[in-house]
Amino acid sequence: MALERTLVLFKPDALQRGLVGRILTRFEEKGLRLIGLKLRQFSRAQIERHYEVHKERPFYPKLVQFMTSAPVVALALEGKDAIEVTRTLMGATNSRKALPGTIRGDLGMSFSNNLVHGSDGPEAAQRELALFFPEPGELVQWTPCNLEWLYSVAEELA
Ligand code: 3AN
Repeated sequence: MALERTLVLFKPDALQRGLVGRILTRFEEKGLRLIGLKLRQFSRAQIERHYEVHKERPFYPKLVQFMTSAPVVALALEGKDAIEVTRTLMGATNSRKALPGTIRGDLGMSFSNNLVHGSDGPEAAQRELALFFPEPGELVQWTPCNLEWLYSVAEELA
């Protein structure tokens, strides 16, 4: 089946503001399949690796500091076009400009403390999933009982 996988992080502001449940609900209700989930205080080294593409950017030190300031929730999600669907659901990076109906647009006011991260393409997704779910068997396989109602299976998942 042509399903894609992506990594999502709920940033420290999501945990601190008590929004973990609400944000998770958004992804579940959309129909993305949860195949991995953990809450961890990730190490500085891990977060630096995650954001290494931004290493030279001026905001990088503050970003690493923020992302290690409290625990982070890591999710692996699966679905048709999961990467794009996830990013659309998240909304624009700057929460003040994110459209209503998106997670950032509905729940945030900040550019930096923007609640969620989602992989921005297939290579990033593969790299980030391996970084946050490195152990064999950490990502589970299961079939939602509503799959045939969620998609037109023959048309969309063939
Ligand atoms: P997104 O998370 O929407 O994919 P990226 O990957 O461009 O955004 O940036 C990673 C994170 O770095 C953002 N979520 C945001 O927290 C932070 N960030 C990006 N650009 C800036 C900036 N110009 N000033 C402050 N923080 C930034």
